[in-house]
Amino acid sequence: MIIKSRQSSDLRYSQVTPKGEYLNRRRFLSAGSLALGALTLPAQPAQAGTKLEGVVKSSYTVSDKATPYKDVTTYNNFYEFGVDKEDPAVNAKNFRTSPWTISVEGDVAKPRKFDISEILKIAPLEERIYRHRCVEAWSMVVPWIGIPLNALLKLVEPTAKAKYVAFQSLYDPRQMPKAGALDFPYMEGLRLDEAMHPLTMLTVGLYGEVLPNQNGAPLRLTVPWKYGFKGIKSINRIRLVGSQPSTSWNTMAAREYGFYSNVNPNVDHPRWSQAKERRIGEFFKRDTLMFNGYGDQVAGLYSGLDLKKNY
Ligand SMILES: Nc1nc2c(c(=O)[nH]1)N[C@H]1C(S)=C(S)[C@@H](COP(=O)(O)O)O[C@H]1N2
Ligand SMILES: [Mo]
Repeated sequence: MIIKSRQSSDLRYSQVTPKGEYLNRRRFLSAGSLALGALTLPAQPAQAGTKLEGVVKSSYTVSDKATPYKDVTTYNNFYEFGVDKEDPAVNAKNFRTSPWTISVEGDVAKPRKFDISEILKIAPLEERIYRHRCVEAWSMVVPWIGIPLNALLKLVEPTAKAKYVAFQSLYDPRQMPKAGALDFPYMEGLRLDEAMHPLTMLTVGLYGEVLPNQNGAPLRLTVPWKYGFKGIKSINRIRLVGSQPSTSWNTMAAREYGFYSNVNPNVDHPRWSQAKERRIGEFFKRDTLMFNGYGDQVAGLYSGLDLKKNY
């Protein structure tokens, strides 16, 4: 019998460091800032590829094999940087993600702006391996890093009037000359209870590192039971509102892209089936699962809602 002795490396960072201290620790490693310790320095640039520190593993992780880094970072939808899958990796290379502020406003008691270093202090960073399915019927499995969105929303204290959350991406035509197909800025929305669900993640990294620009740096949403387009990238504004916000895809083609956009193999897109999907890197198609396989956790959000009507 092999008894694995407990090494100090098995301990989570949160177990060995006083809570306040580890929450305040700078997570973007930079030789300069660490050496200077307590001095107040400007936020560290959120450079793609920088290793994220103090990441804990989450139980919200599927056992599916992760899609290779290369595919996750070169097969992208990010229409601000062009409409072909290989465009964003090329055209977002020099996208400036620092400094970056995100404004959280609307029906909240404490509206405020955050910079990325403040976002990183809200809650311990978690790695969560999620299924990620695009409405185009391909899917991936991605080890994202982020915090639950509800941790941010609780800080601003939504009022009783807040029923939905509207998200907006940065749009800078000078940096995005290849933007096409949609009206920009890109917009998305969730019902407040969907936004508060523990699976809904405000994502800052993947594969242990700061998000590559093409994947939505410095801050994006990942909502694993919904089609990928709900995962709005490069967010700079979050607004709590009383009525259902308009979204980019719904505005462009309401019949094709509904507000809910839950992964649902029983509701075809008007121009193609949603029953199966191709996992990037695999040859045979696999059956698409209701709510992308997250039904146990999220089906309750939709009891009493006709999911054929509310697609
Ligand atoms: N701002 C913005 N966010 C966006 C998009 C976009 O074009 N612009 N595309 C969406 C779509 S259709 C998908 S499938 C996912 C793709 O995320 P990924 O490239 O990290 O796989 O991003 C979503 N978020
Ligand atoms: Mo998508």
